[in-house]
Amino acid sequence: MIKTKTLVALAGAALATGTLLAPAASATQAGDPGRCVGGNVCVWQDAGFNGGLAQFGLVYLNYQNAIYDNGLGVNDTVSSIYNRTGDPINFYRNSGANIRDLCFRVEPGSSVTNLAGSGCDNAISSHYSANL
Ligand SMILES: [Ca+2]
Repeated sequence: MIKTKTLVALAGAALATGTLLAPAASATQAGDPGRCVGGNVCVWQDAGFNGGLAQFGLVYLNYQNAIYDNGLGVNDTVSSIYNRTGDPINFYRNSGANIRDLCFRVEPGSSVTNLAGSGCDNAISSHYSANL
């Protein structure tokens, strides 16, 4: 019982930071963010690096043109992210990476295990390096 409480507290702290360098130990089954190849911006269909995976470069302006490795469409479905590039990456609610559509930034080498609560879960449609 004590161990369970400790795990819950750690998960809460991780959620509060919004970003994780590595997947937290959790009672829920987590996917493998290591599937994301170094130098890529990786997005997953489900939270916890689960479901379809799509790998991009520093800029991708319209997710309507992208599919996951399971054949499903990426647009408006992304729920976890790993930025394995050296650039901060901005994610946008609509295609075209317009600043008025900015959802959030993911720093280099950082990941977001679950976009729930970000306001942009299942809503992202483009991304663009903040260094370009
Ligand atoms: Ca999703």
